[in-house]
Amino acid sequence: MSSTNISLTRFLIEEQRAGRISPDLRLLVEVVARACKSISIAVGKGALGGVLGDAGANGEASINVQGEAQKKLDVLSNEILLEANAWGGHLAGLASEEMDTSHPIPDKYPRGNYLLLFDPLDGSSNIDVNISVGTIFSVLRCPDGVDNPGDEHFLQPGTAQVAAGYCTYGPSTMLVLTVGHGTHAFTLDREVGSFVLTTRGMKIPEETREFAVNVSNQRFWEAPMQAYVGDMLAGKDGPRGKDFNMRWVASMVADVHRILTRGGIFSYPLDSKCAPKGGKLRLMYEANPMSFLVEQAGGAASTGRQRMLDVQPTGLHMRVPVFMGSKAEVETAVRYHAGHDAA
Ligand code: P6P
Repeated sequence: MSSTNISLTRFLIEEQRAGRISPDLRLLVEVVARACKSISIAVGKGALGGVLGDAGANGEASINVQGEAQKKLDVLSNEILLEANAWGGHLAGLASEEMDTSHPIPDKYPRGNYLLLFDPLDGSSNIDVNISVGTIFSVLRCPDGVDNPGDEHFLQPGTAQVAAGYCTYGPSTMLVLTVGHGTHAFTLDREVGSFVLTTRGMKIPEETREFAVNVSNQRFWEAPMQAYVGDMLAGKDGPRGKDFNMRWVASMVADVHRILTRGGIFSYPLDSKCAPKGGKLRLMYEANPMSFLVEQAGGAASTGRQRMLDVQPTGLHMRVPVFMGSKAEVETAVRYHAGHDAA
């Protein structure tokens, strides 16, 4: 690592020196980043690490609170994040996609003022086929005077986040982070074992010709989504007047990272299958942290009918429809929904 490289540690110290983060928040981000390095090592071993495949014993699948079969790496990643954050004294409590309720920090450790929410290994169905997966995290303040936080104390809108980020385990391992002053990307220098700042101030192009959606759900979509995607598929001779490209990794971290890097729109809309649950993706530890990162990079994020970060959570595992990415394209998608709703 050359002397001109800025490590994550130096970046966070400079953010703290500028008064943009507290010492405890700096420690929190460092601890999460260190846990992500351990997850990266486990994921990177693949079949050699004995951690591929489904969790569970005696042929019985292990099912999480979402009703999804857990992968061994889901369980391992969750354990790594829980252990790393227990003793530092920076957290009051934490919540995970893999746990049905939130957990206060054990009494034997000191407690801090922050709440951490995470999806320890998003897109884990891709692990066994060696496609990028990632860890997503969101940081909230614990309400004043609350020593023993319960689920209700986590139910804060996305605008209350003080930090958010993800780590993508791809050809390189990258940490993408916001503390409310831009979105910044760090690449893991495996020789040194440090995250190095590789993009200060990511910027999502306002316009795009690339969309990300699972088109196999098309027949289940609401009418405005059918019209929106249909007009894109019509290309330059259609209402949009331009040709579009499509990408769908089925790993939100990978799709959103591409969009943060070169633009695009990511959507997981309501469809008749997931509508009864409110959508597929989870608000608190998928949509909100990703929306914070996207907005800080000049993009937009919506449920299709409301700014994502304004949504008032009603439950720890609340699901929402998601549209995020290039600002002008998200606004177009929202207009299709508004036009339909007004008709
Ligand atoms: P589908 C992964 O399971 C996930 O939660 C996101 O990472 C991803 O964008 C989406 O679901 C993929 O869903 O229905 O295409 O498999």
